[in-house]
Amino acid sequence: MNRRKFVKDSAQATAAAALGAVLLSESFSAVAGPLAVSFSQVPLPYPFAALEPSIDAMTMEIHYTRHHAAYIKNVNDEIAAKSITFGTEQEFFANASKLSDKARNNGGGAWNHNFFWQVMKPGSTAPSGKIAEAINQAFGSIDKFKEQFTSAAMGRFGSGWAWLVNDQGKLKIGSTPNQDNPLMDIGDLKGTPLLALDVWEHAYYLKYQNKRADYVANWWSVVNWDEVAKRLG
Ligand code: MN3
Repeated sequence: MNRRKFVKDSAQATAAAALGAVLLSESFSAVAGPLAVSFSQVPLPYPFAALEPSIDAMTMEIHYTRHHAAYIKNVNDEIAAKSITFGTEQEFFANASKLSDKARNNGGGAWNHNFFWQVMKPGSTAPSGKIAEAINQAFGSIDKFKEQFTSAAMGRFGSGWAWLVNDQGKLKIGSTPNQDNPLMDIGDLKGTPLLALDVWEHAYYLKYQNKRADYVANWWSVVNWDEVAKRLG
């Protein structure tokens, strides 16, 4: 056997062994029963400084590496500690009313931030195509939609989130307190999230201090409308 063939055969053997290990671990989990959901932090789709000047790099870094990372760790700790068995994120949130405060708050924080990072990007362009049509139809115009969404963001007293959701084909704007979200079986606002804005002070205080209105106004420059449209389906 020459060296090249040996390397090739070894690589194939390694791949086959890896595949065997995957199949084996899958059959073990099937025997052990369905695995409980666990949350993981999505990679940030852009560098910390990418959303400047709307959102400053230090806020992004602290928000992602400390606040968000803590929600992820805490919810997974609580899932283990309380032997929570819900198998999917959907099921977890659909049963939010039955969760401990720690599981509900940190589960919401884990999911909401994963969502938030993905609906932003450097250099927003205006919404177009089907998402623009759906917004125009539901709210009259893009400007009127922005006014209503801004009101929801400004009207949320204390910490929380503003949302655009698809509630069984109807677009709605609303807000949730703390880390609650529209997937949870609690609160008035329910539906599939299309767009979200974090209005906790930790999301804007370093740059904007008490001026939440300026943060919200500048945030429109970093909305990723392609991701919003994708979620409309
Ligand atoms: Mn936050």
